[in-house]
Amino acid sequence: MLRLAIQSKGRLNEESTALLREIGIDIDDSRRKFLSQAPNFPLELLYMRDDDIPQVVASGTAALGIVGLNEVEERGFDVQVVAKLGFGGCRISLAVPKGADYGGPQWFAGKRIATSYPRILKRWLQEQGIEARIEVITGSVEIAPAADIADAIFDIVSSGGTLVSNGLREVEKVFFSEAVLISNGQLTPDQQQVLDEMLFRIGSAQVSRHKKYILMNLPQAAVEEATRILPAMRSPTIMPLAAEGWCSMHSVVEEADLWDKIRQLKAIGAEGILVLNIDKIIP
Ligand code: PRT
Ligand code: ZN
Repeated sequence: MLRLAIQSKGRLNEESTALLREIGIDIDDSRRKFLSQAPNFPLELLYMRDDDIPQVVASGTAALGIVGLNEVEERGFDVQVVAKLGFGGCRISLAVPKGADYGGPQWFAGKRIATSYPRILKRWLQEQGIEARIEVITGSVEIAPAADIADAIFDIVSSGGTLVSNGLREVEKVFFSEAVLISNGQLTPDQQQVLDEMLFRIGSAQVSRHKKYILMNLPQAAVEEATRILPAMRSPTIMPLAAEGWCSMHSVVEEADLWDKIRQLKAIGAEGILVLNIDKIIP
């Protein structure tokens, strides 16, 4: 049995449970309390505040955790990042009042900076050789300059909307974060096997994300050109059609390139193009 700590509510909760479901691990949300057991996988979920997850994993109360890399870095506990999960993306940035004449990091010398991430900020200031005063605030850091508690802030940014609506301007992007799976590195061989199975499934889910399955009818003469347009994982699947001189070609394409590929394929005579969602790819 492996115990996995996840955020009980907040930005990472939904995507953490969605990821577990995506890799075939059932979660009984209706009976969600503090601990719950997955009915179809040797995994027990421990729900808690994200701030506590690195410590709970480091101490061994849970062998694994899903948490933002920002919390892992800030808390400084001895845990290993075993997978990056591709959601919860954000950065921790320095922001100054929008009218400030910011000319570079030296601007912060002697200033007061409000943050919930003193450790990461302190390290950056040291790297820059800057002495500043760190005001530790938990929550609503963005109001600190207007309340004259600080001259600048160091806080999480994703869209940047919160900064703009508080009259602040992002000037230094210091730390980039996303949700990660962490471990304390002290698993028994049985637990390691369960983790390996999870990592294998997470890998497959990540490979299939943002990919589409595409199939089309193609004049036989255009196959070579189409193979160049759609390189596929190994090579595209090509099957003859009953109609003389035509074949059916199947491949996998990055969603971002989809419309560009379709335009190129139409130009070489592809017809009846179908685009399908992919559930899983096992490389
Ligand atoms: O209750 P608990 O302690 O568990 O949760 P919490 O309130 O401490 O954290 P929560 O749920 O807000 O965030 C959990 C994790 O999500 C963070 O540790 C980050 O790893 C990640 N994450 C991703 C974010 C954001 N994006 C984010 N935008 N965490 C916070 N924000 C906040 C930010 O603090 C600021 O107030 O959103 C605001 C900025 O957003 P924009 O879009 O306006 O720039
Ligand atoms: Zn928190």
